[in-house]
Order: sequence, then C-alpha cells, then structure tokens
Amino acid sequence: MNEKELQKQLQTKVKKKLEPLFAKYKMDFGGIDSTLKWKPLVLIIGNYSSGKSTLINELIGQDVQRTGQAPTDDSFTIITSDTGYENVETPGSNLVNDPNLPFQHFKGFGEKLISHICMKQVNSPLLDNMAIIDSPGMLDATSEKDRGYDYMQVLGEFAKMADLIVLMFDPHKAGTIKESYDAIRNTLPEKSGEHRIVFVMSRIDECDNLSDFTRSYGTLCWNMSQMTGRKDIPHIYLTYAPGQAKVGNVAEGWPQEREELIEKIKKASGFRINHILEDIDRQVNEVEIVAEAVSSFLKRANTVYWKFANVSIALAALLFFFGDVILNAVSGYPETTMLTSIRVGPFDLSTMIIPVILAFGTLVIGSLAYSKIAFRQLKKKAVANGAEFLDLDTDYRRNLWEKMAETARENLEGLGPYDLWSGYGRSLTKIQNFLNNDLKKYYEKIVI
Ligand SMILES: Nc1nc2c(ncn2[C@@H]2O[C@H](COP(=O)(O)OP(=O)(O)OP(=O)(O)O)[C@@H](O)[C@H]2O)c(=O)[nH]1
Ligand SMILES: [Mg+2]
Repeated sequence: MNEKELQKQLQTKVKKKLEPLFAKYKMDFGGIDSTLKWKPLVLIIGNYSSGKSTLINELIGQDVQRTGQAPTDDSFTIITSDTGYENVETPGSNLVNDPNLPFQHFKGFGEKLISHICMKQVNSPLLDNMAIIDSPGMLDATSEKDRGYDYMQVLGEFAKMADLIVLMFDPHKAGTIKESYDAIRNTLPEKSGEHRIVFVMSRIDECDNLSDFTRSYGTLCWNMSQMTGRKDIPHIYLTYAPGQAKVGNVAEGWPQEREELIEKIKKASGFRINHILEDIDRQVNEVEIVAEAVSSFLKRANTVYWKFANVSIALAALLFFFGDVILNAVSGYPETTMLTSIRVGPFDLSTMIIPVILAFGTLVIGSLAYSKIAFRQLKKKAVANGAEFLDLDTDYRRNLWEKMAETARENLEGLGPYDLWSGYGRSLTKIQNFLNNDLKKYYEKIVI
C-alpha cells in the first residue's frame, strides 16, 4: 500500500471511529480532520528580512514572492500547484470557506487575519505534492500587537498542520523568536520532539570575516539554548542566497549546508504519514485523559448510587410489609393491615394501597436524595479537582492533564445522574482500543 492509500484508509477509519467520540467529550475533531486533508505542508517562519521569500523563490525556481530589505510580507501566502482554483491568486475569504481545504478553522481568528491569507498557484514540480507557506516576518513584541489578530496563535495553528517548520534567524535582528518558538512548540505533539523544526541561520554572507561570523553564531547558540531550555544545540543550517551574496564572502566555503537544507525541504512530504499518526496519537491521548476523568467520576458516583439504591430498596421493602402495621399501632389507622388481610382473609386489595404508597414514596425520596444531594456533592468535588481519581504518574500525564483539565471540567460540569447509564465507560474502552490496537498497527505499517 502506498502512502496516499494509507492516508486515505486512515482518514476513513479515524472519521468513523473517532468523530463520535470527540463529539461525546465536546472536543474539536477539526484538528485531526484538517491534518488528514490536503497535501504536505512546509511552513517558513522567521525574522523579517531573514530571507524567507528569497529562499522560497529559489526553491520554486521562480520569483513568486516579493523580497526587500524592509518588512515586506504582511500575509501568510500558501504557495502550491493545482489548487482547484482557476485564479493565480485566491483570497483568504475563499480559502477559509472551502471545505476541501484545511483552512476553515482560521475563520475563528477574525476578518483581519482572513484578509491576510492568500494562496498562489504556481507551476513547479516541487509543489505537486507539497505546499509552502511564506509568513509575515516577526517584528518586535510591540509591533506584533498592531496586526489586528493574534499572530503567535496563528503561527501555532499553521505549525500544527506543517510537516516541516523552517525557522530562519537573521543574526542581526532579534525579533520575537523566543515567543514564536514557544507558540510553535506548544502546539506540536510531545512525541514529535524537535524533529519537525529546522533551524536556519541565514544571510551568513553578510558577516565580514570569520570572527564576525563566530560572534553571530555564538550569540545565536546562546539564544537557542535559552529558547529551547536545553544545553544541546540542534543542528543549525547555515545558508545564504548565492544570487545575493558578495563574491569572496566568508560563507563561500559551505555551500553544502544550503544544499542539505533544500534537500530536507524537498523530502518533507515523506514525513507526512508519520506526522499524521503523531497528531492523531496526541489528540486521542488528550480525549483519553478527559474520558478517564469522566469515567472515574462516574464509577465513584455509581458506587454511591448503589449504596443509596440498596438502602432505599431495603427500607421500601420494610415499609411495604410493616409500614401500615406501625401506622396502625401509632394511630389506629388503617384498621386492617395488609398482613392481617392476607393472614386472616378474605384478602382485600385495598389494604395494599398504603404499603404501596409507603414503598414507592421511599424509593422516590431515596432517588431524590441521591440525585439532588449526593450526586451534586460528588460532582462539585470532581469539578474542583478532576484529577482526584486519576493516576498522574509521569511528567507526560501531568502535562497532558494540565492542558486538558479545563475540557475535563466542562465535561464533568455537564454530567447528570442519568449519565451513569449513557455509555461513558464504553467510550473510554473504545478510545483505549484505538490507541492500543488501531494506531499501533498503523505505526507498524509505516515502519515496514
Ligand atoms: N546578502 C544577502 N542578502 C539576502 C539573502 N537572502 C535575502 N537577502 C536579501 O534580504 C532582503 C530580505 O529578504 P526577503 O527574502 O524579502 O526576506 P523575508 O524574510 O521574506 O522578509 P519579510 O517578508 O519582510 O518577512 C532582500 O533584499 C533580499 O534580497 C542572503 O542570503 N544574503
Ligand atoms: Mg518575505
């Protein structure tokens, strides 16, 4: 089975099995759905004037994007071939309304963003099975606020969909790289680690000499360790655009770095299926922990329910047989009790009225006490601390819970006593089966 067929099969299976489960836990299935749609994506981000558009033009072999020394791009441009649109350039308003494209959820960021997204259709063999997204360069934190939409969040949203994220640093500009990195990192699945991000130091030809270059590189490494919180520095590709560079510049010794980077970008589509699995894995783990919180609460509520039920039934039975006897002893009414009527005869059906009322009333009071008092109390406790019954034994589970606690709280808040019987336990089993069986099989398939 080739990758495309595998992706199609995965899409059908995921939709059938997961969509209803996500809906049950009030979670958005859109994320998975948009990942599965469309083609592999490469996202290029970085400081303004770091050479993003220049690199893209070189990759495509055409001058598709404008370039310039001042901040040039203020839009997210999706560049691909064969978009299904006749026009060379399609505005964001069309893109976010097209159910065949994975951009519908960007509608939520508002009009301002929509007017800053567009798609360009370009004929290039590279783009047959890939789309490249050029992004507005990062400015400083104050200017970011003037964009009219949450730039960091949008960046995170694009990063979530991307199979490769090229993060370009221009050694001479600080920008909001750290914030942007955090925004991206937070949206990527835990499992994917850093391998979806490629770090690039660009325009190295502008360093006057080797010591100037070493200083810039050293500063960048320092900034990166601050940014990633790690001491080991990931590979940083060193590049420059040959067409722009001065002859005899310091970077001429390392052309292979740029070639390697370009190769990596060209191969990005090969990671697609793996990334889809990682994304599904992450989102199913998210829904799983919510489901666990709900199930463990309901299990507890169920135990309490049976305590109430057993006591109510026992009391009802007692009152059914002896309630009228007690009443008779205390008040003299009813004159003939049900038991006397049965023992002495002839049996009078009307003697059952009081026992039935007493027994039924006890059951009603018992169930009201459970639903109006006991269940509510339990729920209040669970809403205050949904993790009470969960095993948060690893860092991974603790982080996952932190992320999903609010969704779990909303789910718990919406539960009623009748939910004891509405199949939450089965849903949790289904989710766990998907993680332990279906997803494992797919991982095995792509390894082979
Ligand atoms: N010397 C040199 N100049 C470069 C290099 N890459 C790009 N440039 C120039 O730097 C300027 C900015 O490049 P762009 O490609 O527009 O940068 P960008 O990252 O797309 O910038 P924004 O769209 O504003 O975010 C342009 O004038 C390019 O010609 C390079 O490697 N070396
Ligand atoms: Mg640009």
